[in-house]
Amino acid sequence: MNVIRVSFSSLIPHPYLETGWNTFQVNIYESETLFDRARKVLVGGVNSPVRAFHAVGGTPRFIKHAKGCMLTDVDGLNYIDYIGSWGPMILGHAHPDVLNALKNAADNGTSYGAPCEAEIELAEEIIHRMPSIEKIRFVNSGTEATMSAVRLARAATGRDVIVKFAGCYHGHADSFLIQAGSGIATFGLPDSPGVTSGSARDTRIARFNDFSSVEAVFNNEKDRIAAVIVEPVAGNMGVVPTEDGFLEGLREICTHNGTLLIFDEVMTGFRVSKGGAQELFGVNPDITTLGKIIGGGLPVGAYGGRADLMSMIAPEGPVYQAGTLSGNPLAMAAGFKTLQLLNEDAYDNLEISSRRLEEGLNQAISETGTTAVVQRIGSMLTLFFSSNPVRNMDDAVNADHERFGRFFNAMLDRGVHLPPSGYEAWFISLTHGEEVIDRTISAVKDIILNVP
Ligand code: KE4
Repeated sequence: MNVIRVSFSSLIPHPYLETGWNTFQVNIYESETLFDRARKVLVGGVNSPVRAFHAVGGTPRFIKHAKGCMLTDVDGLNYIDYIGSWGPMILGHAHPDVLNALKNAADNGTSYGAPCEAEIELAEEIIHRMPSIEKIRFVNSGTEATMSAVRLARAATGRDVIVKFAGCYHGHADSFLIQAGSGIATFGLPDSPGVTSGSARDTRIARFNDFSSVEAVFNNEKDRIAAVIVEPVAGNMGVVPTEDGFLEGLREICTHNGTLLIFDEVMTGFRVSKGGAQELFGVNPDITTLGKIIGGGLPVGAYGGRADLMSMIAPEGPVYQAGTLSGNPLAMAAGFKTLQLLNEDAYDNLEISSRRLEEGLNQAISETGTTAVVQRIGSMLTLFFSSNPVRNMDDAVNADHERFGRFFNAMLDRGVHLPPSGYEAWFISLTHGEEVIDRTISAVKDIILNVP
């Protein structure tokens, strides 16, 4: 049973049991019970590691339902949600139009294993928004998208080496679970048991926002590099924007050396603008990977690019890639409806709410004199307990993650559910209105002042 102390002013409407002297008992008995039960049958009690709260401590809240920007757990406790299912829920949870689209699709069956019009509709909408994509292939996760994009790049160039950046996450395919060896632009080393040195051998690790580290790789082996893959806004070391000229530099060095540039827009796609990061920054990749938002909360991924490149993929070409549920009619329907609702006004409104949160957090930091920075692009942001801006993974690691763990749990106890790691993005949806943004800021101020 967690006992916490909060000031009334920051109390989110929350069925706390008041026990006097301004302390409250947060009863999470059902979540604790379910977590015990889950750990008997699910590895770590979860189906994706970050959800287990290992980075922040405490018991994951088991969610009973979600609506708009609110989560309700199995103990009946409500939370303002900044996980947003790790990005997909940009419209807010259980949007009625998305639910209707899903219901209508489900009435016609859940999966055919044969083509359907819904796949074409979503493909046309994505291609309309991202002109660098002439043809696309749907898959079932961001990981599938990025691993397939790398296979395509290797086939198209006849080269083996890929370059990624420390701190960027592209899913859990072997080629990406690679850590930097010593020094800059180093040979990769396996970052997980089970990843062979053979897989690591063809991955090079450069430093985000450090173009010289990319040049170092190209100087060493430019004729061997199939692709550079990058999150055009990093969201997996916390939100770290690319600095002016960095993406343009990657575009130029790739073009000059016959290397393909892959923008991993699984997170930024249709999050940071109507046309993703490539529209926002005006830099076109050769291949784009997508996921999250394009499935409206259902399992989805996609990769796409120039028609001549994509025509190498089976059945048009020799590069094999397949998937039982790829182009699933439910995911297509939810994704298409989601994109249809993400019009210019939607992005204007997301910017208003996201800026309000950013400015409120910065005001709380300056008023309290605490050591923290807020970094935001569009409706994704991260508050780092860091004395300096976070430009790369080294900076992100040097932030105070112990303090983030305490902060996270204090926010949770005040009815605000942040992503359970200091290396993640907070996601704002169209349903995060002024009131919940202001309540979030007031909880942050209260914690900074009262929780060491
Ligand atoms: P999935 O395989 O999880 O659908 O996508 C992998 C992926 C690829 N590229 C980027 C830029 C991503 O952010 C992701 C997945 N993002 C994480 C959030 N940090 C998913 C959350 C999780 O792993 O549980």
